[in-house]
Amino acid sequence: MKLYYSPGACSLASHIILNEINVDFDLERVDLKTHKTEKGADYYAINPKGYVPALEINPGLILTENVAILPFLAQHDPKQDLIPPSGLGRAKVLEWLGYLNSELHDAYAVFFAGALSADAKEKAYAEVDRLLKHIDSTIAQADHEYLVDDNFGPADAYLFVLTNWSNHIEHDLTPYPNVVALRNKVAERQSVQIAMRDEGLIP
Ligand SMILES: N[C@@H](CCC(=O)N[C@@H](CS)C(=O)NCC(=O)O)C(=O)O
Repeated sequence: MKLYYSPGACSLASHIILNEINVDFDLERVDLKTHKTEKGADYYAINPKGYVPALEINPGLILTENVAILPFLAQHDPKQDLIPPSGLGRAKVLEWLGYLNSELHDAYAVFFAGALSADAKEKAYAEVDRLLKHIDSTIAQADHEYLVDDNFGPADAYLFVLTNWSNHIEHDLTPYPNVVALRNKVAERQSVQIAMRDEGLIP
């Protein structure tokens, strides 16, 4: 398998899950401004949508979209218990992935789409805060270790990656102690440390 990624982008969640499962994989960096890969390929020819992540499963067989790639990778090695195989447990994972993808990801993405007026910036921060407040209180009320159950999984990786973006937009996460605690737990995983190092995000 090969993951097309950009350092620190949402593709980092797939990179983390790839490190959790028992599989050989390659990485190919994509320059999201030029849409060229590090090997000089036209990224539009690989993923016509132009964005990362894209997962090459076999030569010519490409899977895109975080909500598809993350469960696909997580189910690869059932022994790792990264995702329930079926039923309500699996639906809960998809519920989180859908929410993170369509709500929190989009709310952060506003900051990276170009310069914002002061008013637009204030609204964009308010939306990130509204969503994080909900996520923080949901975690506080839960009686399990991670977002879905007592096992780390793709939703935890995705929340970790999205909330990392607070560092890039001068956004304070301390009002969300349950999110911060979950982030700290996720950050300790070897899969996360290796992915961040391999993307050049940490030494
Ligand atoms: N719907 C896509 C969105 C992916 C996405 O927004 N990727 C960003 C990085 S986090 C990107 O590549 N942006 C550059 C672009 O859209 O050209 C998914 O969830 O996989």
